[in-house]
Amino acid sequence: MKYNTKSRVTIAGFVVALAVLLYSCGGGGGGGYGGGGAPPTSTVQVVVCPVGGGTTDISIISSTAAGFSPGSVTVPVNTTVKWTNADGMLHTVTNTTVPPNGTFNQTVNPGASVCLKFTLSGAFNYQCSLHLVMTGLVTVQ
Ligand SMILES: [Cu+2]
Repeated sequence: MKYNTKSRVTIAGFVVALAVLLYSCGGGGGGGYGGGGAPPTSTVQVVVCPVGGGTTDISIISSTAAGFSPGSVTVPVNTTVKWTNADGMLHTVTNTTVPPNGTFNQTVNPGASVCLKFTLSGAFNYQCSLHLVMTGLVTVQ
């Protein structure tokens, strides 16, 4: 009997805590990182591809070793690199070896583009996770 009473109190407390949590989260709306927290620390950020250029462009051309064209690019810090899938099948742009906090894994449908902004220097190897012979390198200086 004592045990039952105690656990009921605990559950009630949990429900109240949950309700408070839900209430405080519900009001915020929009984006943000909750309570003015730290901005994202990733050195690679997925961005909307800018209209009218300003990007370093890479074509995804096949599921063979040719894969990405050009296969290797060297760009300054804060460059946005744009991959466009010029092939008829789905591919990905997926990191293999990168500096800390630089992970990325983007799916690119046929005819579509994805853009990544590189905000710190480093050597970013990547591949298509569906066709492992497809490899590329972005060097950021
Ligand atoms: Cu692929």
